[in-house]
Amino acid sequence: MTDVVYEVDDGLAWITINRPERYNAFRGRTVDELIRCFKAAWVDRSIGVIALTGAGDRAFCTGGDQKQRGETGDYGPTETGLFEVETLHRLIRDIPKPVIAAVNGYAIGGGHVLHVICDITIAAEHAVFGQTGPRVGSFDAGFGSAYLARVVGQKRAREVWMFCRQYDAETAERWGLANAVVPMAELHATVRDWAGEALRLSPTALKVLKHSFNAETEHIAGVGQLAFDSLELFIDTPEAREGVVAFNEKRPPDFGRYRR
Ligand code: S0N
Repeated sequence: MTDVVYEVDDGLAWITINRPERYNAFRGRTVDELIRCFKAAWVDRSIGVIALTGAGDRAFCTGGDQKQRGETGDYGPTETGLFEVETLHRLIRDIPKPVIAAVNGYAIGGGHVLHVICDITIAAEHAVFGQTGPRVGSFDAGFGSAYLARVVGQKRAREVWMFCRQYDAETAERWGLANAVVPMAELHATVRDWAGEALRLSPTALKVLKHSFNAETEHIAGVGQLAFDSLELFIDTPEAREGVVAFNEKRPPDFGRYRR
């Protein structure tokens, strides 16, 4: 693997997105490797908890790689030819073990969606949360919006998407987006402690409980499919291109002409 590091530490699998020069943004290959890691953690009976994080202390994950998108119009080559971010979302929800997001910096765009889908979020004090899709010509109108609203409430979820602001870790904790906030130096040890607690519990009970929590929001998967269908159509439009070109030219986007 080139984009992701997989490590096992006494019942806890660490899955680390390792593209710090791109603020741990994901390309197609990154998503393929994340899927491989989650499947490895699923089948390994010695693993009881998974932690998802990013390399370094700047970013957890900043979503789709906008430089790659600017260069090739997509997220680059993949094993199957498909960009499988929806499969990754499904896997994080379905894997019958607690998944903890260890948010070590920016959790932005598709990276924010990843931490929202995880069962638990533990954030470093300097972590920053937010969505940027409407600024860069993309959206996650499935779990990224509808499930977010279940987590933080409708008004706050609409604020997150309709203004593309950034939120500090204290706000994320107050909103129920983060379970705990700790100094960066304590992030790994805190996740280790939480994992240790879960590892002492009945794996079957945890599995059934996780899936019972999922059941209540499972219909969002269907909405998500429609949303990704729409995104496929949107992504090649001049309006969406303006978002990605503006990001890469380091200027604000000009969407004025697309208002109707
Ligand atoms: C994170 C931000 C706010 C940090 O700002 P700051 O601190 O000012 O740093 P920068 O100088 O901006 O960044 C540092 C370096 O890192 C690079 N970089 C940062 N983010 C990305 C990125 N996402 N892709 C590629 N490179 C990134 C910067 O370019 C910079 O490098 P240098 O120094 O070389 O210029 C700020 O960086 C920010 O806003 N980043 C962009 C966040 C963003 O818009 N992400 C994408 C949001 N959309 C998605 O994630 C949707 C993708 C998706 O899920 C999807 C799913 C299914 C089907 C399709 C899609 C799809 O969208 O197509």
